[in-house]
Amino acid sequence: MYTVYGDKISGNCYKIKLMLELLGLDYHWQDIDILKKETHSEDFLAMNANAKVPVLKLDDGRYLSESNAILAFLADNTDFLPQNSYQKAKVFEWLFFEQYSHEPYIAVARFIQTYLGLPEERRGEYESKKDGGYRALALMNQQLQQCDFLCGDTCSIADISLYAYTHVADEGGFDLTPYRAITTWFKRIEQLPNYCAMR
Ligand SMILES: N[C@@H](CCC(=O)N[C@@H](CS)C(=O)NCC(=O)O)C(=O)O
Repeated sequence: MYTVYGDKISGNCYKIKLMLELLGLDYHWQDIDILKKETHSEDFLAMNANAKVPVLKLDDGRYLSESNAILAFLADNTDFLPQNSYQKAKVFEWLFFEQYSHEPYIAVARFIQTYLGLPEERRGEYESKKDGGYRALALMNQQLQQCDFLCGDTCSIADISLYAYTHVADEGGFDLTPYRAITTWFKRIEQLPNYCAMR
């Protein structure tokens, strides 16, 4: 059985929970409180020297970190990750987009607003996240006007990864109202068998 070391406020950790639930896999969830800096304990650093959740522990004792790498591992040989090299690479395009052009804006703005309470000393940083976040949302919206899911007509780990922080983007001050293709896509994901909410 898998063990997930994660914090329930984290979208990166929610990706793993949602994937495991959608696949119907058994797992144990071990809470790690990032606000209490529990990722910096000696025990945690032995699992992931980069001091970040999520971490997945395999039943043979090996560990995996980086949320999108964990998604790719769990989804291997399932309908959530195509076998065809080109189609698989298209899914990875979105995973890399998520880490470089989406999460650093939308997830960080959400953390500053919702979990740090928008302190004055971080307001400039928070405001600087707006343009990049809206650029990412516009690109996703454009893609979702053309197909039901990001890589075609079936849900892949690209959707799981990007759903995690997009569906709570309002908690970072992003107005999703104009992005109709995105909000319709939320409903499509939320209707998948075994879907589970973030909290
Ligand atoms: N690229 C990593 C990012 C992981 C990450 O930023 N984790 C945050 C929570 S969302 C964390 O553990 N922060 C604790 C810290 O940096 O002290 C992934 O996708 O897993």
